[in-house]
Amino acid sequence: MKMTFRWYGKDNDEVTLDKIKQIPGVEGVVWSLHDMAAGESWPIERIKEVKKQADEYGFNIDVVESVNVHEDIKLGLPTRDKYIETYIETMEKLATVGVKCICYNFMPVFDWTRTELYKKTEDGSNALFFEKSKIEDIDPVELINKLSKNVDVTMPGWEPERLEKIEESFKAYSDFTAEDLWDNLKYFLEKIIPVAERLDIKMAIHPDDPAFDIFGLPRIIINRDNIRRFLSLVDNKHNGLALCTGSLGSVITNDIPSIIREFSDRIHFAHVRNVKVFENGDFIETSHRACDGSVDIVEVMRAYHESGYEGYMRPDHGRHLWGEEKWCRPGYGLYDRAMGIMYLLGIWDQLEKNKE
Ligand code: CS2
Ligand code: MN
Repeated sequence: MKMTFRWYGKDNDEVTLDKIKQIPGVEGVVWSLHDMAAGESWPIERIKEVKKQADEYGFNIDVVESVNVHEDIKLGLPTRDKYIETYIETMEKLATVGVKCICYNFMPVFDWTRTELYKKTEDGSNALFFEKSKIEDIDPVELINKLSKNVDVTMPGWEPERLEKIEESFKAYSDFTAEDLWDNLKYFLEKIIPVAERLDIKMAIHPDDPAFDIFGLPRIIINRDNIRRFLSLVDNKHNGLALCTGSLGSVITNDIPSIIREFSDRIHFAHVRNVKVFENGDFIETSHRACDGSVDIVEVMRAYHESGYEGYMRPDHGRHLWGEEKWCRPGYGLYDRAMGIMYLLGIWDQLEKNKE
């Protein structure tokens, strides 16, 4: 297992490389060019710049999260081929600096969705929260406007150009079914996986977050059966998973350790975080500790360890602690993710010791 940490880039993240350097065990930064709109071909000079910055601290840049998929590809519009071409161009350029894994998602319109970004918790910290009933009656445009009012950074999947087009996107998806999304995903994979194989880049799809339909938009990477179907769309090792325990964990029936065991040879990137799911389906993000949430993180780590997992891992969202919500990106502060790493490495080291 290779531990990594998400970094939003120079002058775009208060959690700077020198801070990340002080977290034990981190070998690489998970990065992206966050100002690139979906469908744009990434400039090679910009890519090289990130490599240079990471090199200075001795971090690898093996994992990119995300190269966003243009909406026309998900919708299966005639213009999709042009956007698949630029996607491939970006993959080629990333390969030249040694990128080995690209994480992406295939969710219509939105990336992750929450109803509150700073829900106060009992210990005084605050965290991302999802209140199911709120999503049922709120107009999505209203929700986005409300949430983005309190945040002056761009969150992944919430890029201004995407938000501007939100009403248009919803119209485009009327009468669109989950089967349409499966077809369009297959079309995309059939074009990009042969390229990934040639470049030896592992493509890693991120599960949908939350792992159920919202606002009437279909979501398909949500459970074991659908993951199995996804992997068989193009049965090639380069067509794999970014297995996120927090996203799959939003649905209590997902047995994540057993999902990890079943698909371990196709998992290239592990996102580890915990969520506490309430009886009414609401959920809040918690510390990584197993007893704090609904996902048994100890069993998750055991499943990876017993499967001989050699891929990348990172702590995913953390709570906001000690006032850091004033400067950090929602879910991506420093402290809880750093403590999360220590918890994950603590479990891992013990599992390694047990082998001796
Ligand atoms: C994050 C995602 O919500 C999450 O779990 O890891 O925002 C992730 O970065 C994207 O879906 C990847 O495309
Ligand atoms: Mn994740």
